[in-house]
Amino acid sequence: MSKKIFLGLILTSIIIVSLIALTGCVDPQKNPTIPSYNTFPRLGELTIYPAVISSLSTTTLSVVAKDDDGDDLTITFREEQNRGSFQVTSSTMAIWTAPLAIGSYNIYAKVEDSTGAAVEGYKTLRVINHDPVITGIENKTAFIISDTYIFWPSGNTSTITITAYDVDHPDTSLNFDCQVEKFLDFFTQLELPDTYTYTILPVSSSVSDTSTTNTFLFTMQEDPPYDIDIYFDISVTDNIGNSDTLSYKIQAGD
Ligand SMILES: [Ca+2]
Ligand SMILES: [Ca+2]
Repeated sequence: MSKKIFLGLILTSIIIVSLIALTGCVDPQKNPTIPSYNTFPRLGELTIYPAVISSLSTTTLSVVAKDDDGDDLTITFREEQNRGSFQVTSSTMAIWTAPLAIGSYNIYAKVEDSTGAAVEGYKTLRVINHDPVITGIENKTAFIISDTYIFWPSGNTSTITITAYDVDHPDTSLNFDCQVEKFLDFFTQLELPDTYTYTILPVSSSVSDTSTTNTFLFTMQEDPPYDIDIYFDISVTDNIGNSDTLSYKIQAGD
């Protein structure tokens, strides 16, 4: 093939390709395997309710979407960093369970039509966590003068019952702690050296819908020679480290 003929063929090819590009050689109307057009689906409202939730609790996600071509739509949800978990409840709804960590979470909804055309949008929700609250402290002794008085002849023991509540998750186990903070001379109110031998042992725990209760048994091995005030440090900590603390006083004497 001479150089002239070869260049002629290339030129002819370029002209033919250009004509096809300009005029459209394939008519989509006559060739049903090639779609004439597709419009992207439209993502309407992405609703998150409630938009502020506690750690480990749930919120409902729902989407309104439309496709002008009438294509079937598939909706999928995701969290930006793949935290929490989704439970699909219908083609347009899901329940999201928050993780423990507080903060802002971006929830994405993707709407995809049957041709694969997709749009995605997101909304931000907040995960919060409240402090637990100590709602009650009770003290019982074997020989009751009052609920806050240990009578040594009764056996030097005292049962301290602490009740607390966490609005985030009443059924989540709270961590209770009961320690002796200090001993004071009842009359002078001067602090005494902590030289007593005593034990504080957890003895029972119970959980209801509205509260969690833990009981501690406090036992002193000796009778002080005079009345004393015993101050206890009581704390309740939730599963994220939030806590409530109280100082609680019991008088002890003969
Ligand atoms: Ca479509
Ligand atoms: Ca909490």
